[in-house]
Amino acid sequence: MRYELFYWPGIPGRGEFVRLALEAAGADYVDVGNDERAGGVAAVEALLEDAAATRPAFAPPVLRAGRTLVGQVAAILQFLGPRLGLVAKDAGDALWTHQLQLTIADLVAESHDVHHPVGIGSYYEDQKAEARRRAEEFRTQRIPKFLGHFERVLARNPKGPAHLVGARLSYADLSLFHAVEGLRYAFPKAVARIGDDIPHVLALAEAVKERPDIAAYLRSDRRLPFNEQDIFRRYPELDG
Ligand SMILES: N[C@@H](CCC(=O)N[C@@H](CS)C(=O)NCC(=O)O)C(=O)O
Repeated sequence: MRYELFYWPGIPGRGEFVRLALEAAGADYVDVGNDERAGGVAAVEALLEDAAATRPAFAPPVLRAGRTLVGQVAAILQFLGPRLGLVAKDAGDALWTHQLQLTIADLVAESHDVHHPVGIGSYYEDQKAEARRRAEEFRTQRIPKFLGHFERVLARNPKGPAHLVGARLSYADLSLFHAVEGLRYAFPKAVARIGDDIPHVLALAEAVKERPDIAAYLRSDRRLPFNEQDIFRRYPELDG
């Protein structure tokens, strides 16, 4: 099976949560938006605008696997999890993994809205004052609440704090790694301040980073650097 990931080029974005799962499993995939031979951004746009699609995609990322087309990060990972061995077979554990992924999606959306609190259709430069207000609450309340939640999940995992679910790597672990990386990129001071409160979260992020498959991916040119067109943006005026 050759998976096709349709996502905007040039940013890790939400596509990264899907890339990490594909990379950790050593899956065969093409990152269409970043691959001109596969059609590049024009192919992503064509997929989104496909007038013949009876189940049209709302927004990228979208994954194509043969005749299956699935959008929404959490749904893509729910689909890929069993195929890539990145979720438990037990239905309760799989549902819990999906729930955790949806909470990560909430965190991702809020991280984005910090620099676009008024609207995604306007430039950051036109909503800087509102972004400062939003950032203060995000730093002091929301980051601690989200990462504190994952810390609690890890601490209460009956199989130990190395993974979010059970004793094996799941796609939620990979996603939490990327969310932590993104928050550390965008809000280095704010995350450093709560470091002592989230030892299990930081240890998990480190362990994912050091996995041979992920370490090789992070060194490759397939891993795109964070930048200020992305969800996690480093605007020093929003950190503190
Ligand atoms: N909840 C969706 C959000 C998808 C999304 O917002 N995609 C962005 C790129 S990261 C986009 O292009 N959105 C276009 C839009 O919302 O109009 C997911 O997790 O996949």
